[in-house]
Amino acid sequence: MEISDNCTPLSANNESRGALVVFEGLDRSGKTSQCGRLVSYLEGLGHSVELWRFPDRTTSVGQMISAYRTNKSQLDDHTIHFLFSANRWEKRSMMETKLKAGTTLRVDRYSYSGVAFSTAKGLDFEWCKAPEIGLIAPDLVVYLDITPEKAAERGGYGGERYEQLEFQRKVAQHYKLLKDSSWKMKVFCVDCRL
Ligand code: 2DT
Ligand code: MG
Repeated sequence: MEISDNCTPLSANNESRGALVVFEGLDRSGKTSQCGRLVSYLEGLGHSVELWRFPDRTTSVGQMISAYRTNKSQLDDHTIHFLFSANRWEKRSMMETKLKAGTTLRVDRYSYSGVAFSTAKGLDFEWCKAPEIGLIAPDLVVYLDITPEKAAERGGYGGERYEQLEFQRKVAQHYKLLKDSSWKMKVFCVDCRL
């Protein structure tokens, strides 16, 4: 499923632009630490690189998402889907500016999370993809491939709405349907270095 077909490639011929590298995976799959490691590595090589994550909690939309995730508010599944997407849209122009200025962005979760988690709840696949149309297409998607059971063994699991083993099993199945040519699968390993 080419979800990135729905996204807009950003001036592909401009070699001085930064790369958009997205990390995806189940909760507790190690995305955050892997993103951080690559940022340090690229910075060490003298590249301009920033670590971003979605949802971005610093915005008012992001705060609504946080309240929902920690069960402090209840929202219809379609409504929260739009909020996650709106949270990417509100960062789109800044993302474009940074990439065009030559900064590489390492992003922890993107449209794939939006579609995998909402379709795992039973929402329609095409409907879920629609609000992602026009966002910037990633150059590379790194999927951290951990089993839901292994992820559940990791520390701090279960504190958030989506951290339920049965639900994460469904998310894993839906992620597999999204895999396309921009994906690089990475088997989970605690000591991995990127
Ligand atoms: P983390 O902070 O643990 O990554 O949790 N999610 C995320 C969605 O359902 N849709 C989205 O568009 C995005 C970006 C994944 C974020 C949680 O929210 C889910 C887990
Ligand atoms: Mg999480």
